[in-house]
Amino acid sequence: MIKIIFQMIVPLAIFVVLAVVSNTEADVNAARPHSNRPGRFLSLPIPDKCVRRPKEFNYRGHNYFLSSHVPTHASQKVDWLDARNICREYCMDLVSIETQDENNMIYRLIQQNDVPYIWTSGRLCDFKGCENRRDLEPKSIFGWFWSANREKMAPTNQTPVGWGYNPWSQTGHKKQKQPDNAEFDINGTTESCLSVLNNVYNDGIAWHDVACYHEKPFLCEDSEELLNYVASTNRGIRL
Ligand SMILES: [Ca+2]
Ligand SMILES: [Ca+2]
Repeated sequence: MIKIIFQMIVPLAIFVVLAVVSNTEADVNAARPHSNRPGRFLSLPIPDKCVRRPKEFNYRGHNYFLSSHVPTHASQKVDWLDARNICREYCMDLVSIETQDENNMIYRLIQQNDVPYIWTSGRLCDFKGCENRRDLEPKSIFGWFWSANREKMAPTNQTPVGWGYNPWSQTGHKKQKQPDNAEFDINGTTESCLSVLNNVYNDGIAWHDVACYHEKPFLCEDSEELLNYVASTNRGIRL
């Protein structure tokens, strides 16, 4: 897999800008109560919650939990930003799927527990700060990244380096390969967030671009950045 960390300036821009939903999306979703309330920000970690964060399983040194398996969050379905913020208070973030092994592990989790879909931290760089970036064009191919760690994804139309398959679905609402930004044609809402769907389009378990206001269960993964931050600002804390 191609691992290109964004240039220094962009992570900062993403970190700040991702927190505030773009005007365009806010306008489009104004009528939707839980979608894009203007001025929503990323939550900061809460040290006490980081200490007792749910550790459902561990993979390569990171703890994970599926919201539906944790009593406090079992019945919760939330939009993408709310999902990130719930994870972040635990020093986690929505899952970022950097390797085929991690993807296979998540597919097994979804299959074995019959999970219909989950949010991941995957995001299209289509907000303020992503303009005038020729390296991200066309966005549908080169514009996707993991917001949890700002790592760029492989081009969506290729099998990622080191993988044996392309995780993006070959079909969807428009019977086209993902990402297809299908909802834009229906109601003008961009499909800017990445969800792993379980056979919704008779396509097995696969990646789809989905509009971020949809409410879904979510998979949290340890955030080294947030854990390090809380560790460095709380002497003696055991995370
Ligand atoms: Ca990961
Ligand atoms: Ca789609």
